[in-house]
Amino acid sequence: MLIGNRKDIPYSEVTPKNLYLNRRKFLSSAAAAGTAFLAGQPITDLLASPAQAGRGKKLEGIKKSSLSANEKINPFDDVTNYNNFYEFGTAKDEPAKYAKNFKTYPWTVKVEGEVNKPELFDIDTILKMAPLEERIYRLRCVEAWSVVIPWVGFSLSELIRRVEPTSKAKFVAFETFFDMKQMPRARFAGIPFPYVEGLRMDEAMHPLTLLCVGMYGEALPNQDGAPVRIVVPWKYGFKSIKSIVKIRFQEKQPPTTWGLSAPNEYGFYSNVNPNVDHPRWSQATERRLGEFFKRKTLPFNGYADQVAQLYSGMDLKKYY
Ligand SMILES: Nc1nc2c(c(=O)[nH]1)N[C@H]1C(S)=C(S)[C@@H](COP(=O)(O)O)O[C@H]1N2
Ligand SMILES: [Mo]
Repeated sequence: MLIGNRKDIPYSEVTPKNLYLNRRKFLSSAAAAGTAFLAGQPITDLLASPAQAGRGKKLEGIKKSSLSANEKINPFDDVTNYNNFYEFGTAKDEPAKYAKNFKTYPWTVKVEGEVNKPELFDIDTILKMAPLEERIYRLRCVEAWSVVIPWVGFSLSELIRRVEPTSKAKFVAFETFFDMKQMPRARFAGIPFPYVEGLRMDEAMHPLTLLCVGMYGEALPNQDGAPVRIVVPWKYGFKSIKSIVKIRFQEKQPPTTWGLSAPNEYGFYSNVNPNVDHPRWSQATERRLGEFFKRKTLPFNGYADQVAQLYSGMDLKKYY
């Protein structure tokens, strides 16, 4: 995602995804065959190095979910080397490289605002809060690519019920961890940090809204938002905020990072909608990561049956 008239479009955004992925596979096999050096620096350091080296901790006792999409899952190595996590760089292959040493333990999430029981939750407490489920969801980025991932977690509503929101809680604001020392590339991202997002209360309480702690049966890789993120599958990917440290309940609609950066391009709702184009990307079609032919984008990313009623009576062109 880029702002305004920036011209430094990452290589990954102008290259068909299958070519991009093949290039990456070629590079990793070249790296295995022997390290090449360029100006004294290993070439593999300058280019994308695959992140599969340290696979995450296995999560135990995961149940299947009836909310899963019946679709082919993208390979782990592909989705964990093609990320948006601007704190660790704006090119798709940068988060895998530069989030490697991101410290995600110990970790706490502060839950505050319009609730009867504000609490500072430890990540270990969150992991035991509710039975872990595998949810196979489509995630559709506003840049018109999509992935299918077996996420692990439970409905965010499980955490929300624990803190007892008051009647004034109309919105939920989320905030990502931020530390320039661990995230030096954030300096060049062109958006304000910490990254913030928000949901309306009924969206946050919807069973599809996942508090996510893992994927592919393992703890979340750093580049995918370790140790805890949300996944809101009917909205554009940027709503699915990563590495959360704060959740605040409030009466007013909270600001969002992309809304602050380019208000005419990114609305608060950002429901996937093939009929409302982004100024710079048609939203009518999308490319599934690893595929060549484009697919038609579905209203609410294919989750209309479950979520369309949340927006009945709203003009979705106005509330984009
Ligand atoms: N903190 C933070 N969260 C973020 C982003 C980001 O840059 N920073 N990028 C978003 C965007 S644009 C997308 S498409 C998804 C990508 O999730 P994935 O890399 O796990 O596929 O994360 C979202 N969450
Ligand atoms: Mo995105």
